[in-house]
Amino acid sequence: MAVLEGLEFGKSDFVLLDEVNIEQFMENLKLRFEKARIYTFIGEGVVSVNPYKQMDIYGKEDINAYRGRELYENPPHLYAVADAAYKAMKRRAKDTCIVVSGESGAGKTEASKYIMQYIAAITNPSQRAEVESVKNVLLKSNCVLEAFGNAKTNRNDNSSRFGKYMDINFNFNGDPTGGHINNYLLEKSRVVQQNGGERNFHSFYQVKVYWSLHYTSYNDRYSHNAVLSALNVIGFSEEEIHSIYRILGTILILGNLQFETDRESVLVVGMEDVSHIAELISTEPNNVTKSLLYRTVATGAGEVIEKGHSEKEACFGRDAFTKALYERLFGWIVSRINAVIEVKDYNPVLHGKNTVIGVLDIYGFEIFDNNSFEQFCINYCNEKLQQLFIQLILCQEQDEYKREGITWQHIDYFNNQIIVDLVEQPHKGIISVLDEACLSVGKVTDTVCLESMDAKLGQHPHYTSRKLAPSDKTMEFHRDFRIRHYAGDVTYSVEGFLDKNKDPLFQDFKRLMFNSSNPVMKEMWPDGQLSITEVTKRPLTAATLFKNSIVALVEKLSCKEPYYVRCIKPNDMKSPALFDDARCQHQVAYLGLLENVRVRRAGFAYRQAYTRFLQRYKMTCEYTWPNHLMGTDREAVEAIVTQHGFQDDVAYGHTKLFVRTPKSLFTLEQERAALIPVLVLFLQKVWRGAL
Ligand code: AOV
Ligand code: MG
Repeated sequence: MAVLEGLEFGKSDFVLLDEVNIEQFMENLKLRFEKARIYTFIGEGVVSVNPYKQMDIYGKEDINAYRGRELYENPPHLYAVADAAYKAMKRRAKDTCIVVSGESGAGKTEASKYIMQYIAAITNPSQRAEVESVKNVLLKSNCVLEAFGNAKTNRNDNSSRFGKYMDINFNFNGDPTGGHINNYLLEKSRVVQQNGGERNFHSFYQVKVYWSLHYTSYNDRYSHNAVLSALNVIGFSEEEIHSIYRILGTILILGNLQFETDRESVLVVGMEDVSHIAELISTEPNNVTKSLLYRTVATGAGEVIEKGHSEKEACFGRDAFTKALYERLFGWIVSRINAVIEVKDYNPVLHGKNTVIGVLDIYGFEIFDNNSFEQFCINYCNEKLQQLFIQLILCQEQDEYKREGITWQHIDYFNNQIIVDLVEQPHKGIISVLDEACLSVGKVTDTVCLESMDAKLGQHPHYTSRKLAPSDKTMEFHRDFRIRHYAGDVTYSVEGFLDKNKDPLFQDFKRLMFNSSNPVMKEMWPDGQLSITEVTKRPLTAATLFKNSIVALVEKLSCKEPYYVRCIKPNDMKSPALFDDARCQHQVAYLGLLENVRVRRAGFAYRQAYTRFLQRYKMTCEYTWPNHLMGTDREAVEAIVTQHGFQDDVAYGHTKLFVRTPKSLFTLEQERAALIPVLVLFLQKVWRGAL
């Protein structure tokens, strides 16, 4: 249970450090972690260190302690940040977002669940049924999406393999009326291949339970029931649930399906598997065999012919189909959830402004022994989010002080825009080189692509490769290139990049699924109705699609008022007892936390245009009520500030007043609240002619 902390637990806000340097920062972070204080504020944001053990700080009493309170009234907690975001949304009708960031295993997904639980717990006090049901679906969607989108990796036993951004919509009462989930690039290659020590998506271990084959462990069996019940609560029908598990079954069989070549012709080994698949996807075995072994192609003369696969092509096609089945299934599940929670019948005139809180929980920065296209995308995404943080927290803040003429000691920080450019710049960036290689007509291999990256990017300070730096022994193979990311150096193997970027899938598989007599499956493959001659347009590549989706995400976030949760992984052993100084310090450094504290500390928590400030608080000062006789609004504001004695806590800009600590404003707010009933009485008397 949360209680206000004494100094033996260190400083509850890094802004309060005696001196802002890395030593003091780390000392405070470590002290707090060792005293089981996993959260520490930086202003309105919170730094969280993964405790790797269950903490007794998320109970009902804890939620109540934070509900509607000001930030500094309670010890640091996710709930305090969630409440601040909620209050800003409710009081000022602002769209806000909570961005949870940190590397793989740092605790983002757990944090975002606690945040959602908090928001659910403090809303809808009158228990209206339709609001309760929205809240229920929002909460249950976590369980379903985790089962289908998370897996054990070598960094995290429950690693998110997709990015998730959830908007929660609120009505004027501050109660949730609906929401929307955006999902970002699922790591579908995991369905056909996993690194040593890793697992497939959790859902596959549950499918065995569903089909009563055999179960892998108690844990999976347990969560299977949770997933089934969540699917039910959300409103998936029996038929839909059955279809989901049929698709998972199909994928498992496809995973074992082999081909053989018998005198020129390629055959499927084990026709019973084909029949089984046909049964699961509601079609004829013949259709399954055909799409596995042949592809339809349009000749230059407009003729349509069937071309047999080589054994290698057949394997490639099977894997592409397997991955696509899962990706479509996942996308469909998300869209089904969205259809349920979509805000319906919203009338802004009747219901007032509809405001939003967005919660972002994406895959964290990761480095494995083998890093491929997926890590490239994931790490690029983290660069973009770090860039947003720099823009919003470090850059804009300082720009405003400059604009307003506030005396200001500029704070330096590393700007990772240069790495973002390395990846996404048109014509020159890595994605662009990849796309060029994918679109060229001749046979371009991964190695050729690497050569053109070397040629174009060889001079870039954050790019190198085995060929460019032959003496660097950390790059073992000729196919290696390396990006110096904001969070560390990652060596990628270019092998498979082109295929993953092009991401081809024979039209025959799409048609196979569209022609299924199972309506749920048919719905997932609408593009299967196109004939081969209609499929002419070259689809965008995976990297470009991903880039576009992340750019859109950043745009969405940047028009909201941001609240940050910065997660830190204390060690690489998942140990609750170990604070690995070097690992933690590295994260503090690349997350830019020290710079964040500096900007915040030298900075001002609140700012408001003079005119607006005056309007709100003029009643609290004898010189300004009801009207001031001073030359300018600024002078009137000065009178208010001086009368309340916090002149040392403010700075006067060209157009705005800057207030350093929230307490000063809080005092004003209290006084205003106390005065309002008195004023109302006074005005009533005036109206009645009594005065
Ligand atoms: P991530 O979301 O940041 O990684 P998770 O939120 O999945 O990391 O956390 C990893 C594991 O750490 C969880 O499964 C828990 O065992 C433990 N953990 C994290 N936060 C807490 C907490 N507040 N209390 C107790 N245990 C916690 V990734 O999804 O890999 O980037 O892609
Ligand atoms: Mg996660």
